[in-house]
Amino acid sequence: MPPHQDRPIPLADVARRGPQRGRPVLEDARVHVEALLRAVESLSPARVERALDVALAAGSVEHVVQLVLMPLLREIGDRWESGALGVAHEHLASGVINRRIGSLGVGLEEGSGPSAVLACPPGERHDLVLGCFALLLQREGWRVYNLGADTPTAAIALTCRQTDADLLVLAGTRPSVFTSRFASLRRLAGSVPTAIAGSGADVRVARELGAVLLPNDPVPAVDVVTGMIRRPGPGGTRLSDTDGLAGAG
Ligand code: B12
Repeated sequence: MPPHQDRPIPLADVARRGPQRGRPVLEDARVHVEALLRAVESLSPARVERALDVALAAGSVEHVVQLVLMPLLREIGDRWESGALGVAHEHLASGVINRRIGSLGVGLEEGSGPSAVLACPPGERHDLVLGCFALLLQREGWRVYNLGADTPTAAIALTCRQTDADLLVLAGTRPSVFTSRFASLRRLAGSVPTAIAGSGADVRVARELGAVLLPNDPVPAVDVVTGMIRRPGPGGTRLSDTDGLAGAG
């Protein structure tokens, strides 16, 4: 598979988003991506952690997620697929990023704003971007219950009820992650405003579920879910289009 060809994100657009609005943008993001890649290649979790800390010291969490972590994860994925990096490199990087993002998000559920339940449906283990999104929501004041990878639908429904959730976000890499549990997920989406994300989410799946499709980039995705709470839209509406944001898929 060819390397990802994502368009560069305009820095002016990055600068106006998140709690770090108006602060200087991490203009040397590529330097941090390269440093992290070298650390991953050396198979040293300590080096990866140090390189990540250097990036976090240089820029806001929002800017690091958007300009360093997303490109890094994509590049590790591409190199993994081409065989340039092995399973060990990928596992090591995923582990360190998950731990570090997790430690920054301690007390995720303690905000005073609206509440969100985040989960990957059953069989879905790719939860790294969902973890970044959890952290970004928390930084905007949301109370976040991130159930992470491979969560049974019944547990998602129960958590939505117990936390009186204002929003449910589901992420998956294949459409079947959503469509194979169509009936129960549609019921859930009927009871709590629901958004779907990840490469398995598309307009058709969103419309059939009665959910909103989130953009690929977790930073503008925060704006989209905030808009859903302010003015809940009809199922399948691509709020990102009306807001001038890039859509997923
Ligand atoms: C890391 C990884 C893993 C890790 C996951 C660790 C973790 N905790 O997340 C582990 C080792 C567990 C894993 C396991 C497997 N994986 Co894997 N994995 C990857 C890898 C290398 C990177 C995934 C990633 O994080 N990418 C980086 C992010 C930034 O990109 P992305 O996933 O495309 O997401 C984008 C958007 O969709 C969006 N997004 C995604 N989630 C969310 C959530 C929110 C809220 C928002 C707003 C946006 C968003 O953000 C990104 C922006 O572009 C990819 C290869 C690749 N190129 O992506 C394969 C890949 C996803 N894996 C794949 C496969 C096949 C597997 C396995 C089945 C392998 C196996 N035989 O065991 C298993 C089991 C998977 C399962 N049951 O879910 C396939 C999926 C193919 C498919 N679509 O069916 C891929 C594409 C590799 C390939 N080409 O074969 N994997």
